[in-house]
Amino acid sequence: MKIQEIKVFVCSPGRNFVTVKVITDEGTYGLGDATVNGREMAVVAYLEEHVAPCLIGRDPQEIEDIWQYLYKGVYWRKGPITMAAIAAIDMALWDIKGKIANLPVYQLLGGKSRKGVTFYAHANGENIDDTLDKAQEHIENGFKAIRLQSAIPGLKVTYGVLGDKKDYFELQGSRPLPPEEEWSTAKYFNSIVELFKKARERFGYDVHFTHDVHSRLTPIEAAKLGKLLEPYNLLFLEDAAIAENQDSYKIVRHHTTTPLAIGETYNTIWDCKDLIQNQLIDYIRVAATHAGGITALKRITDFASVYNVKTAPHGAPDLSPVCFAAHMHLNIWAPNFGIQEFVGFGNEGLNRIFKHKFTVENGMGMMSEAPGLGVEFDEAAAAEYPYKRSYLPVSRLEDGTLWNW
Ligand code: GCO
Ligand code: MG
Repeated sequence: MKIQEIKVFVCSPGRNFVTVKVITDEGTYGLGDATVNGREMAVVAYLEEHVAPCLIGRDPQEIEDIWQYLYKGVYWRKGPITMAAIAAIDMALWDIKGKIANLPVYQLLGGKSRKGVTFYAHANGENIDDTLDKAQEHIENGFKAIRLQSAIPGLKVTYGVLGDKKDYFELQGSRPLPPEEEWSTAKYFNSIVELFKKARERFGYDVHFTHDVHSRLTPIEAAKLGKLLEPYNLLFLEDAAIAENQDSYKIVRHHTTTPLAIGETYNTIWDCKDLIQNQLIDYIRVAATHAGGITALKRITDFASVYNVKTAPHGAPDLSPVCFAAHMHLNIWAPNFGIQEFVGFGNEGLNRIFKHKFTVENGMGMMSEAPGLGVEFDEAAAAEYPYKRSYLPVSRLEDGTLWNW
């Protein structure tokens, strides 16, 4: 069997998605997600010009060798563009292998370790009561874990809370240049503890809560937040501070027992090696699309299991259903799976383009027996939603200083 053709598609059903299709000379094909939000076309060029020509004629069954060829074989390792390109090819090859074997990918990984994949849903609100009302809806729909985000009083906008919140698919069409948003750590501290205090008063302690700080704090501020939130028993505090310097998480870790989660922007195991090995985190959130595909996530998952770190893959709306499927197969297998972020199955356009058979039952994602990844891609429907340049917002302190994502 040989790789005959590699096609790259960009579509924008509300957000941009880069999808790769690897086609074999025997007619089987596999799909991969290569979406890097705000930098989509860079991955397209990388794939079309620098990856596809090198893979034509190779055996698509040699997943590991192709992964190594694209990683070690290249002078320039790592980075989000390289790793998303590798990831997309890798997912497509696992998809092909599953289809050849007539088995879902999770069977190739080692089979099921659980009956379903526990999800956490998002509750985002303009104020605390609004956020908690949304949490209540999720609880009534069977979710056992919820991420709480509430607008910060005194700031004009709070990322991920205001704007297109009616359709949490985070429609990007109106952001052809990055909007600028204000951040104030002091204002954030004025309201964040109250959110969890009220959440526990209203819902008790049987439901799990998480919170995403989007890396807006310094390590010592993150340590303080973790400590203040201890009475409210979070499942985890996400991206409390940037950990480019992985050692800096010792400051957070040594001051709080609130569990810590990080990793959605990481591209390789090297970005989280020290965090995991020194047991500075509890959940690793790497995404198949951004950290090198199923092959790479399987390795990170096994490495993490040695240090009691669980997986909690990124599940934001900027990961396509192909990445979501890759996570579902990894999650149902991984002995150290923790929880999967889930923002729903997206809008009508997305569902016309990507078709799959995953379902939600009582806050858990259920697998189908479809071979491979179990996702179909409608090229004609995708063509109806052309690429639109679009960016995430940029964050600045009140004095104008550019701040962290
Ligand atoms: C999450 C993420 C999102 C990101 C988004 C960027 O945990 O779901 O942090 O909120 O901001 O993926 O496009
Ligand atoms: Mg996040």
